[in-house]
Amino acid sequence: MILKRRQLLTALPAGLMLSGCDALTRNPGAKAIVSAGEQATYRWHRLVGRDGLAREFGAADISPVFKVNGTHEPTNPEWQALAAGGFADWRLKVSGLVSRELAMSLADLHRLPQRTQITRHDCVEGWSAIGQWTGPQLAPILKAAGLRDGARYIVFLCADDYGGEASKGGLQSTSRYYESVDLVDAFHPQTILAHSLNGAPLSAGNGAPVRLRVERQLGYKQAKYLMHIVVAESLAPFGSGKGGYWPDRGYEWYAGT
Ligand SMILES: Nc1nc2c(c(=O)[nH]1)N[C@H]1C(S)=C(S)[C@@H](COP(=O)(O)O)O[C@H]1N2
Ligand SMILES: [Mo]
Repeated sequence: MILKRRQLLTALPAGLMLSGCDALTRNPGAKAIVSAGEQATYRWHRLVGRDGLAREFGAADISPVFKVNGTHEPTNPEWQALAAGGFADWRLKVSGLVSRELAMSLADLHRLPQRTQITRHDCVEGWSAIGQWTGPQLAPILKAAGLRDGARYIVFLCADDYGGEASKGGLQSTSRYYESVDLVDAFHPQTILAHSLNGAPLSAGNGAPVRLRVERQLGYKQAKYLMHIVVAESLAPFGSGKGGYWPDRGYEWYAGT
């Protein structure tokens, strides 16, 4: 069942995905955030396989090239200046429903216990790549910040404005890329803030300086160019309120594989 769904997702071109999701949105029984179509996987992950791990691979399985998709390099002056300085001045802010706001440097992230995992990234556009990601788990960072009552979602705000690729007819409705997960995925052991891919610092294309890896979900959840993590009670204040750049455009918020 799950495999079939994943194959379906990776097999469908983006346009078909969108029309399929529109049909679900029109279903009056569909819930606001987890729509009817995604409930089977969401329920499975939450009730049965809450702590289930995404498959991890061996070094021999690593793809020779990890394709770059979506933004190839943020164009805004803030990220450009940070990149020019080797990200020495980059700080990852953690705010919202927390007891202590954080502003973490790359060095701070490197000082935390590190996790390395070799996983397969599946993009809805129909390609996959296996990469080795390294970084601290998100859980101890959230514990250091201290979640306050009402915290339900962790929202990841990125540095790039995305509007689709010009070559694919995009760039019409550019907006800031963002994503979000619930607390189960936030505290999942394979949810890390990756600063390295295949043993080297992230390239601009793959999300420098730090990106999210939330391994039981599809490619578009793997937010690149992280700038700010917000702990929130509701997704309504962010973007168009569906929890992510692509969910705002009709993709499922819970992109379980
Ligand atoms: N900030 C940001 N994160 C993003 C994207 C993006 O355009 N901007 N694209 C998403 C999509 S659709 C995919 S498949 C992966 C691509 O990651 P990669 O470029 O390392 O392959 O990043 C995801 N995260
Ligand atoms: Mo993707």
